[in-house]
Amino acid sequence: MARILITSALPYINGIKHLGNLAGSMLPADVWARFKRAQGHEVLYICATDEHGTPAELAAAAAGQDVRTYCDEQHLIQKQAGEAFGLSYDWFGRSSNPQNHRLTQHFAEALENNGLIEERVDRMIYSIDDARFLPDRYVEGTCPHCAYPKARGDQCDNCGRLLDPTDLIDPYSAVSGSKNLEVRDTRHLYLLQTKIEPEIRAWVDGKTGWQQLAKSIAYKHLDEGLIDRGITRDLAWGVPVTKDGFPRPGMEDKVFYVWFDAPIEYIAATEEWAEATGRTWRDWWRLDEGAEDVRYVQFMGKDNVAFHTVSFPATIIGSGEPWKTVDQLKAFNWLNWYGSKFSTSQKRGVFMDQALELLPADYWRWRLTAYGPEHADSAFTWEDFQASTNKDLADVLGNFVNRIVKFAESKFDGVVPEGGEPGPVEAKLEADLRAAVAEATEQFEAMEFRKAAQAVRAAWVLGNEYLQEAAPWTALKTDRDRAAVGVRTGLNLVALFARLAAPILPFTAPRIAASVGSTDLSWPGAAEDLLNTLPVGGVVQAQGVLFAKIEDAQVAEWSNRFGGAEG
Ligand code: B3M
Ligand code: ZN
Repeated sequence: MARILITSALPYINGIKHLGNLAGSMLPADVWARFKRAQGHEVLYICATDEHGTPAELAAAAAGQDVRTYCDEQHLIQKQAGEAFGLSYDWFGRSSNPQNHRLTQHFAEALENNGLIEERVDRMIYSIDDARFLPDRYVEGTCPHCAYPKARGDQCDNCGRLLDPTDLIDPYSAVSGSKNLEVRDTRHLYLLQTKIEPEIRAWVDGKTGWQQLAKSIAYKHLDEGLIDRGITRDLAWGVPVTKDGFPRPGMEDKVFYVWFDAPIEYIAATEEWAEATGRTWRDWWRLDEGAEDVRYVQFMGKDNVAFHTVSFPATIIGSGEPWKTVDQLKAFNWLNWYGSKFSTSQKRGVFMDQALELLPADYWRWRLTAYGPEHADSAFTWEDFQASTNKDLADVLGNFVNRIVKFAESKFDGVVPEGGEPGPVEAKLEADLRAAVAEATEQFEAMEFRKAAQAVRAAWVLGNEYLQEAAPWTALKTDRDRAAVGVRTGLNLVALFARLAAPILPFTAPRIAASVGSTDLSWPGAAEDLLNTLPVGGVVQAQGVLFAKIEDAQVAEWSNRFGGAEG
């Protein structure tokens, strides 16, 4: 069995994530981790909160808390929200932990020893009233490209262009609003990406397992030409640049840039996991210590791809050390809220905690996996959510399970009945199912989540068509053996459907399996006798409503509360 390392992009600490964040990294990573575990592989799924940088400091200030306290609280909130959604992390770490501080400083030192770090003088905006530099989001002003008046120092939210704080027209401090600003010299460390560009390109060339979107984004950046990147900031919160035994005079008040330390946390969080569980982490990450046979897969939204295909690799490759790098990279597009973007700052859309107040996790997991923003942006609307929930989950899956289980309860003493022999109808079903299962396996394997979900759904549909045709309720009047075959086959289908559903619907799948007395949620193998897994005489018992339909009144209420078509 293979050893598979999975990471999903680390959610920023500044507030609970919306469904778009979930759909584009953590949820597919979890579905895939579950699929691989169900096949019997050894999976290590690592995630963490990304706690440094200006978003953390500004959000803490807005909440009236010191950053440490704010991060402690928000980490717990995000961890619990993830668990409530069934995200099966093996570890959910924190980039502010000592492990990441040590490792980030280690990488900086290795890069320095390889001649890849240079100290340069930058001209940065300094706020006289706040007595501090204003990096990145600490300064706002008018966008020089589109005249949007609230552009941030690092990016304009209106036109999307990346900015340098000194580009802004009429800049003001995001902390105090003060316009009493000046440009001052400040020294920063630069990572000389230009020096190792050929190595990075060769490394990307060698990555055959990456998905097209990831490759094209990587080459776009390489073709445009890499620039040396400032990797330190004048901030108090973060990984300090200086450390014991490795002084950098004049850098005592500086920290590493958040995008320098955040991806290192993938490794550091594994170290946190190992320390907490008494396991070892280096055999997951060091090629010279056992990681050659690890398959490493990353999940993320498309805006994070450049950081993972160019910037983080520059750190790793530049260190000259034998670290494991990403084998497969699955990137997602945007989930939109009706016609426009989800927005954390403008509170548009549904956030993870709110979603679970409305409906259980599996309803959302199905919608966001089976109709997610995989190869193109996709829109979330209440109307589509209602339609697919009612059709796929309530009608096709839920009704099927309830109908056959209740019939077995009432007419066959609540057991898997004996008697009769499968005939041509069952043989055809078996062949069709085998094809659907093979298709689902292949699509999951390829991380084609929408197609995998459709193949799973196609199997459920086959079950419905079979029951329609076998009609044990009719057969029972004339031929009890024939009815028994139909019921037995139907109950075996229930057991199979639970297994196929388990990666996407982890809360409901065990209930479906329990309704036919099974606990097996392993992924079906190619050679398995799919319709003959339940012991004859095994007890069956309906588990209550699996999926309730979403009513029009609910759609109206939620549209009203969260916004809908009118935006
Ligand atoms: N926190 C950005 C994001 O949440 C960033 C990802 C870091 S991955 C190392 O989209
Ligand atoms: Zn703009």
